Amino acid sequence: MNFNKVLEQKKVEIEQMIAGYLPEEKGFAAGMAQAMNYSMEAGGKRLRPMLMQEVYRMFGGTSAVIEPFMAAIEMIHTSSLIHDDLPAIDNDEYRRGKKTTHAVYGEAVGVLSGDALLNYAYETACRAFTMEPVSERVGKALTVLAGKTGIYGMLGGQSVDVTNEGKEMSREMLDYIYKNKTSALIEASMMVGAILAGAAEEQIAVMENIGERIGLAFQIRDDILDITSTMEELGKPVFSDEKNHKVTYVTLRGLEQASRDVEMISEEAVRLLKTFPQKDEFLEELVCYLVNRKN
Ligand code: GRG
Repeated sequence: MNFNKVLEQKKVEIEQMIAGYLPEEKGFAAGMAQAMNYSMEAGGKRLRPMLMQEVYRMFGGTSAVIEPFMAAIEMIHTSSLIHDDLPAIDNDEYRRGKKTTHAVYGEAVGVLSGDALLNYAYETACRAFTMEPVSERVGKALTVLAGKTGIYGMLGGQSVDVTNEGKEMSREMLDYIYKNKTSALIEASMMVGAILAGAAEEQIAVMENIGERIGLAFQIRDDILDITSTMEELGKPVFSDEKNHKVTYVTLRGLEQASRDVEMISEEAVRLLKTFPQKDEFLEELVCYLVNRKN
């Protein structure tokens, strides 16, 4: 298997599929839909829908019911990036190699299109109810998606992060922030894939655990790249954490230890993946790629 080629091919397929779920740019809502679509079409790795689809297939899922959920998780993620870049939060002008949404459409549309995209994610996921005969699974997947996005998930982690900028930070608080602001959506991706494919409770719980580790390794790698990469390679400004007076994993543990920890945490994620009788070589390689990524 040529991993990079397969990765690119899957990304293109995912983008084509998601394009079919984007809001139509028509009537008085055309301007808002345009801003939502601008951010959705700006690129990105499409990691979360890819993980979701891979886990779904690993547990034997074959139906199109996964698609609205794949589109929904990318919408939730993108809405969080739109808001993260706003002047009130990180105040960044570039993301995914392009001008950020508020930089192009103004701050008010930045706020509103982030809100609209978050809501549209649930409107999209709800379309699965008409596609799946076992709608109990859709309800369960929706519950996980909403919970991992909310106050006890991504939004909770982000709010602790933002309100503690420039302050001293304990390791315990940093772990809470990373588990929620970054791991929660990755956990949701893997759990939703498993739930929709009909995996057992214990298997869903292991997927949650794997997602937590991937998210942690992914966020530490993000911190490392923020100080070792370039704007050209990342597609967004570097030294963003320093600018925002943020304590990160690298500040607490140092660059070398942080790199070693990324290795260790991702190895643990792969070890857990290997405990499943269903082998998915691509998924294992994807985890290794993510934690060694350059952007
Ligand atoms: C509106 C739902 C909503 C949330 C607002 C701002 C906010 C609350 C949450 C932000 C959470 C955040 C930015 C976490 C960081 C996660 C992270 C490392 C994002 C980068 O993900 P990549 O590298 O991005 O997958 P691409 O561009 O490749 O998709």
